Amino acid sequence: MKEQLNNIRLEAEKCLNEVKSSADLESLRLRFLGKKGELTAVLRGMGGLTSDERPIIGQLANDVRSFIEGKLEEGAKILQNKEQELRLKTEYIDVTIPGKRRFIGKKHPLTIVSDEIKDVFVSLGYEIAEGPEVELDYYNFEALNIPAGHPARDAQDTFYINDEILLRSQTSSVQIRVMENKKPPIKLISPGRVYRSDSVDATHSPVFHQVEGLVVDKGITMGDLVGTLQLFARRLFGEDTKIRLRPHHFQFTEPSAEVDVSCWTCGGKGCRVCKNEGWIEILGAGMVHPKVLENCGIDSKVYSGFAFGLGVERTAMGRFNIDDMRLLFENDMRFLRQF
Ligand code: 2U9
Repeated sequence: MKEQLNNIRLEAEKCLNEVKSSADLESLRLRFLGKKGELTAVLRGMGGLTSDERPIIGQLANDVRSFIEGKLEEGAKILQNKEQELRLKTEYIDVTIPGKRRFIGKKHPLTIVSDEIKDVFVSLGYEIAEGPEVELDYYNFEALNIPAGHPARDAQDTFYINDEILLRSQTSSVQIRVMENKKPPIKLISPGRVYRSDSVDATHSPVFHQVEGLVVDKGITMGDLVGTLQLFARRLFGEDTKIRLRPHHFQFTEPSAEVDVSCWTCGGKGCRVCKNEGWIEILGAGMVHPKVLENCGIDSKVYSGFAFGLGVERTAMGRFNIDDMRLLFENDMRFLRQF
């Protein structure tokens, strides 16, 4: 029995020195110390020993057990270290590899410009009004003094959904809706997307953005309009900017004017940007036509108002020197990152 135990010890030592994985360790533990293990089998035979032999063999068996347990523990530690070493070798992080540059989003140039325009008017106490892009013919044309069959409709050849419903061609419709529901004083701007059946080219798009403004109160005059637009132009294009009004015709305003600002590049001397004019047209404006006020239930003998409108794309093209409107809609990041 003594010899058996010594053999187990020698065999266990040999096997445990060659262990390669935790699975090996576990199977050796079972082989020697498990219920059906070799050491257990020897201990079961101890019943046949004399009382003199039993303590000696018992002691030896215990020594062998502790020896094997010690070796198992040692093996587990060695394996753990090896596994950690391997992990450190394969899972290392190279902190010197250049990072991936993540591009942080920016405002689209159209958003930059329309935010700037909104800021100017909000600072003057204007409200911002929004309304439907799918609009009734009445609000888009009729109420604005553009009756069916009027040639002014042709200039805004519109996308009709049926005889009465269309995609709005101007945001004036929003202002009619406000005037129907609110008594003067009214001071608002209506920014938003509008639609016209235009072919796409460098200066046209069937979808574009407008900001229109409307002020209605007692005693509003053309002087208020000019002063407001002068202030607006200075805030948007610089303190030295001048404005110029040229007579024009709109159905919804009388008198009407097209409004130019002095060139933001040359200051009015004439250059490539203003095509040597010194002036750049950015707005349309006028005094709200009495018929339009009456259409909304506002007494045109008591109240008067001014209105203006501008195209955001055209303004952004001027501000950022963009020569093709299509660039604003293509969403090419190489272009958009510049702003
Ligand atoms: C009401 C009455 C009148 C808004 C106005 C213009 C002149 C104008 C154009 C500029 C470029 C449209 O985007 S564009 O094509 N707009 O010239 N808009 S007066 O007049 C109104 C608005 C609302 C009730």
